[in-house]
Amino acid sequence: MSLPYTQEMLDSVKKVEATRAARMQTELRRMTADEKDDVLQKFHPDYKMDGFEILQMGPNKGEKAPAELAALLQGKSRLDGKEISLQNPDYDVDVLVIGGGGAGSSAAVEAHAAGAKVMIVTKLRLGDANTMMAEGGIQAADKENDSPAQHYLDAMGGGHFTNVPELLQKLVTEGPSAVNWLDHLGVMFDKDENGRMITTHGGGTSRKRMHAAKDYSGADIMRTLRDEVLNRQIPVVDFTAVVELVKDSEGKAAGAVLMNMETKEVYVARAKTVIIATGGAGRMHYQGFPTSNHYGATADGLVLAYRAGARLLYQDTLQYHPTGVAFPAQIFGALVTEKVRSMGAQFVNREGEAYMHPLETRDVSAASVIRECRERGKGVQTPLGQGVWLDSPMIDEIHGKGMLEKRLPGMLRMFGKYDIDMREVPILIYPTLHYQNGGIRISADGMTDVENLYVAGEAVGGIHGRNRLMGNSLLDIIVFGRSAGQHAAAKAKSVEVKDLTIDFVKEFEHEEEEAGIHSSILSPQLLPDYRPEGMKTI
Ligand code: MEZ
Repeated sequence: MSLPYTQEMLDSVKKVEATRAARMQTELRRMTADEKDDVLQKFHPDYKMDGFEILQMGPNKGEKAPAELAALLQGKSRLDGKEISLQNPDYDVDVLVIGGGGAGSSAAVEAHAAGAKVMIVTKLRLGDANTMMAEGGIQAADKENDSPAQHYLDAMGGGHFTNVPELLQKLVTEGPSAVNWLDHLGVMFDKDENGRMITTHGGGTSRKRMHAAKDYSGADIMRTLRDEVLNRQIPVVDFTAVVELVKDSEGKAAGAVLMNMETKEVYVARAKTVIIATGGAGRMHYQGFPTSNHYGATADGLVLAYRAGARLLYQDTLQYHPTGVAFPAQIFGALVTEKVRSMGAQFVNREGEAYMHPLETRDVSAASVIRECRERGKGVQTPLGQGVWLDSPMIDEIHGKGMLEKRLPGMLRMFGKYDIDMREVPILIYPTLHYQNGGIRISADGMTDVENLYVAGEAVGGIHGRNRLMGNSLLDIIVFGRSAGQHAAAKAKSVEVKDLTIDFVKEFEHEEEEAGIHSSILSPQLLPDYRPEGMKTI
């Protein structure tokens, strides 16, 4: 096994090792509010104005959005004038769930439990979702020294006091029962010898409330939810994307137009209520960043809802996880869980200096990594750019030999495949596009501005304000997923669907013409396109 680090990296590793003992004895100070503001404004990608455009039309006209998202929101319908026969739908259900990740599965399970006829439609397979990729844990204030109020304050501070209060209140108060629900369904949470959940800190938390299943937390939650969907025999139409929503003649959501990803055949689903649970947008690679997201994360739900008249909230704020893999290139941008820092590993620059506290909030941490590389010149050169060290050998030094392997087996294996033993040597990281902080605006019952259209999971905007804390996304997919399923099922009981229509798509296109937008970009995007520029028509 030979370590693939370059000579420059190896020289820098020596400096990291030389300062480790002293660093471990020194308490790192937290940044002041002014220092945080300064680093965010100068280095966080959300503040880089040339990455954004002003929306020219639609419910958020006049507001900014990432340029790539703006192009999709103001893009061209995939139906492109096709006549769709809506009168004899191929599927007729009470609740249609769009998306097969954690939020969609939780919603479907609860709607089914409430007696509704539910169907999930997903463009990939059940479980191909960002839920599967979440590693470090799920927050819930269920220990004696903690409370939902404390959790609320932490998340509100992390979100720069922009979180929608009633959504955040719901998240934190229903947190303990959400984790309990998962525990009972069979998620293999880390527990001590007395069967009590082991909890750790995350960035910006004042209490240890991160519940984990090693560093496979999201994967184990998704495994459990998928089993529950399958056990209940909830129908799942996979490899089938939603390309437009359908309304009824009263303007209420009433189904969707589906497209088989392989054959491109089009189907119509009629539904009394519809839940968007389409997840995030990492595969949009905003501002050229790599991503920790799954292959289908292309902001589809935002596009579908926007065209149908739903307002977005905080669509201009993204989360760049501070610790994406910077080296080796084969796993560039993959997630290095924040749990590595929860367990004590520090950010260390090329000179061996721990230049910041390891558990500042994510936006501040990411901006500080970028500053260390771009302004201070203390990054380590890699084939694809730069990075700083995450001093992973500190974990076994702090907790005893074997702890890293026990709590972070996924990380150990990921780097081990490339002959990097992170118990022995530090690893190189740089921010990676991880999470869509903003999304579709909802009320506390999960409904959007469009009646009978609900949203849950990463496609929602407002729960986390302008910056989410670690572990609050796995929590929101459960809390808001379950709640959307319950509310949508209850609402479906009194809904009488009128004649189906997609006239609103034509009206949207008309509005585009009036705004002088003549886009040829088909949206929703559905999948990323990694072909080189000249080959995109092939
Ligand atoms: O909440 C997340 O994004 C998460 C748990 C990620 C991680 O660092 O593991």
